[in-house]
Amino acid sequence: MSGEDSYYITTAISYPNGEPHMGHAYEAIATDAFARHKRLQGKQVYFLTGTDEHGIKMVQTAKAEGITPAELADRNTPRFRELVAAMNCSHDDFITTREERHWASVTELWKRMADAGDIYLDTYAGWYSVRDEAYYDEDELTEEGGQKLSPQGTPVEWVEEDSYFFRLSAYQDKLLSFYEANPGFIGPETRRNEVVNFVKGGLRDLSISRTSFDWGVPVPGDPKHVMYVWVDALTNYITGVGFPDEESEQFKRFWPADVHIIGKDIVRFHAIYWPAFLMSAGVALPKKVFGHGFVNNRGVKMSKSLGNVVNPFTLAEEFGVDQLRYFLLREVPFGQDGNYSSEAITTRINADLANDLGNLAQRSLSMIAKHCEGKLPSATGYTKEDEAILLAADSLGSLVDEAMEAYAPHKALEAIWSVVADANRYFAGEEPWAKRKTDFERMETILYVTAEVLRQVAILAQPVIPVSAAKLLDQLAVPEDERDFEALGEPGRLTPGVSLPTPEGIFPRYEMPAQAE
Ligand code: ME8
Repeated sequence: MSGEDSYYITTAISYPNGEPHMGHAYEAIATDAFARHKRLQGKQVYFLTGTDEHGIKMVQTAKAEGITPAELADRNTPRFRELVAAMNCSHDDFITTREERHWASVTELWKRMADAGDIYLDTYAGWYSVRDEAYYDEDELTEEGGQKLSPQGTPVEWVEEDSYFFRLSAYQDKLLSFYEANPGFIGPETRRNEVVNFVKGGLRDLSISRTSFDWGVPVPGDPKHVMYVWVDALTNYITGVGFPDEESEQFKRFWPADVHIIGKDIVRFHAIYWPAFLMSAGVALPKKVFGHGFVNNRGVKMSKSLGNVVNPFTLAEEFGVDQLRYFLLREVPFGQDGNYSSEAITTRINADLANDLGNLAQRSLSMIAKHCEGKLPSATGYTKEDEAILLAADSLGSLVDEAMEAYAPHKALEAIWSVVADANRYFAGEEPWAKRKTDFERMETILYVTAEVLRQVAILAQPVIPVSAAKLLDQLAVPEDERDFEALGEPGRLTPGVSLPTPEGIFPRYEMPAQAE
């Protein structure tokens, strides 16, 4: 079992059959925020991301472009590496399913499922969606202009092939008991209900090999079959921590994973197939699968044909990486769908970051620079207003932990920014600039208290806006080793008398260029 002090978190592995898009950026950013949060809590975190290089989608895109699937993967996987770097993700590993370690892992998983009697050879005939890489039941389909469509709206075609099958039907009751015994396994609640209802409706055995192409991991003992891409892809999560070496330090420490962060469209694969494969192979099950929502453009799904796809690299360059991270995690209730628009991100940047947090920091720190010889002043006796705002800041840590524990980064940020708003009211109400002339000590106390609130806000905001939070902590002269959550509240109080660097603006206002929409 993985240890109490360790935490293993993963994103889905993306198909590198095209350029990375906003959905990929969103998932990476959210996962990164959870990973950073756990590290600041003092956990030993392992954060895995990567690409899913096999499967028919890769084969077909490559064909359309007149290149091999390997060339397509060689071209695009580096773009996904660039994406996670550009989003400032703190992943510990980036896996691709062509790696040798992964082949060894997935081959072993297959053998174990076969040894358990769960794999047999038969013929498969059914409605298959190339886009979803999944077969669908007749009664799940709709029809439009003579074309049958999957529940996702993708075209399906009738396919017949020799195929190995996984005895998924044998896992229906086991899965239902597992969901019941582990009510937190699938999040959010709506996704859990969908999965439970689907499984209650009965499970058919699953076709898990293909003979129509050879791009994939060969089936052990029958190499004219390649493994179904989802058997291959899901296994990345155990490969990433050393499987099949279950005695390795890494595997013992990190498996089972604490959470797989994925999009809502692939919850079924993660919450039904994956636990069934693992049960069959005798490997422990992950603790949680969380399906986030989709990021749309002003309520419309982003798609190349609509020409409304926003490029995450361009956005990060235009608005700033922290700004994009903040916007996505603050604006979209995690688990629900959300929208991108240039107006919405501009408003968030200017209202929350530049005005509320940025101005408060700038105003208080420049007063310290100007009137306190750049040294953090001391507090002399707290009023009830001082005590109230300090208490609000001191209480934030547990609110943020609770929200992050509930996979609600938007609520964590809401709580933090509500204290920022309180601090602004406090600062405006206490009028330190007026006190400078009438009661200098009082001014010093107000500035100290404000700085102390800023310190805790910055510490807690690090998972979402790591670079800006670090700048703010630098300006408050908070030592590097006093920036984790242990330093929250009383234990990390700022030390009066410490010299602060010259304050600089942290969050510039965003001015929309005139020609922008
Ligand atoms: O599904 N908004 O890869 P993928 C938010 N290889 N998230 C989105 C999104 C959007 N508009 N579009 C996609 C795959 N995603 C498989 C996963 S895991 C063992 C194999 C999410 O490149 C999507 O839900 O199509 C998924 O979690 C991730 O991006 C990668 O999608």
